[in-house]
Amino acid sequence: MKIGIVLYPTFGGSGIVATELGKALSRKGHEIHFITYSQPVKLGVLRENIFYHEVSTSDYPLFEYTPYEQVLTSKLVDVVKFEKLDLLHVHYAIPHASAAYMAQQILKTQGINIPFITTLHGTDITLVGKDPSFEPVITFSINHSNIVTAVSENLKKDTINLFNIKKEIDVIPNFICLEDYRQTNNQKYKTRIAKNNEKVITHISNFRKVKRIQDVIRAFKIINDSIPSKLVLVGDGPERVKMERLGRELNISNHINFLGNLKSTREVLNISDLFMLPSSSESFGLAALEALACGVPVIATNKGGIPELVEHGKSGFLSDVGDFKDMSNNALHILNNEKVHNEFKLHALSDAKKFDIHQILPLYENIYAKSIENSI
Ligand code: GMT
Repeated sequence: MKIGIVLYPTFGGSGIVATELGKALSRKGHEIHFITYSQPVKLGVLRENIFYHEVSTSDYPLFEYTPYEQVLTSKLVDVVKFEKLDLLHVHYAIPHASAAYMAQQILKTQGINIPFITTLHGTDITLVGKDPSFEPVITFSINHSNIVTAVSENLKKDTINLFNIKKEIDVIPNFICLEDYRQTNNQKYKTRIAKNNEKVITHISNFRKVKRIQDVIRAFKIINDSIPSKLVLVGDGPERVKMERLGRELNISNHINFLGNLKSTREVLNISDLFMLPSSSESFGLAALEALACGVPVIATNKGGIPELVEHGKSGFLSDVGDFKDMSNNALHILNNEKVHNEFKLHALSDAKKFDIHQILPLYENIYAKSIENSI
């Protein structure tokens, strides 16, 4: 099939999922056209069957805000027509689903029928989407997508609760390419982070409020008072400076490494003993899945889609939002006993296998085929 994938090209989970999906589909022989405003960070060198179409906006003195959605729509019309695409798969409702709808209508007037699939990722629904300034557009574009998917049962439920949805939503969970996360020898990394063989606790996110990194740091303070340990914080975003300050206030900043955004997380995950994700809202938690794929147990909250991923008491522990004391108790329970730790590690790996890309990819291929069939 010839598939156009519309995505955010940044470090966010939705962009990573869309990029990895496109790469995996291309390996199966599909022709993939990524359409976005800059080269997706995880795309790497362009390979066979992969094409990249840049949506470039130009400044015009009349515009206080550049109308990205219109430029994207025109680009979609152009690429569908000239590359003879079979379908569009848009990741993140705003503004990708409404742009795809508009492109579909324009193409219809030219005798071209193109179905589009919208995948909801979470913040497009739970944070941005429910903002009244977006709500009518989101509701409309979900209801007018040919097929809608959500990355967890919980996100499907939230979408139905928050919007007036008339369309069936299929749940296709996020996935992981297990081979990419296979353990490698990372001794150099380990020495750099924990030269005295301290326990390594890791968190990865875009450092927004919803991630509650203060709970990671407060839980780590309790852990660090009890066992030699290091905290690794990967990512960047609005909360970073505040979190650096909190580390200093708690007098533990010499045990915290802020690594910034990393193109690949597997090196750091492979030297980690625990992963923490104390989000107040999380539709899926791709970073937690990456940790499980490296055999790293997860300490997280019982919110959103996380319980669909992490088995409480088996591959990790789930606490109420904000209960960093419970999180630190759970972390110490795992870290203080090697036998327990090893059991959790094994469970982590077996939980990750449920999200193996080889099982999830055919689900997308089926809905692609269905969307084409229904649009003929
Ligand atoms: O986590 C973020 O803030 C980034 C966000 C995004 O839109 O890229 O991630 C969302 O989509 C990911 C991929 O499906 C999910 O794994 C994340 O759980 C979800 N984030 C939230 O729901 C907060």
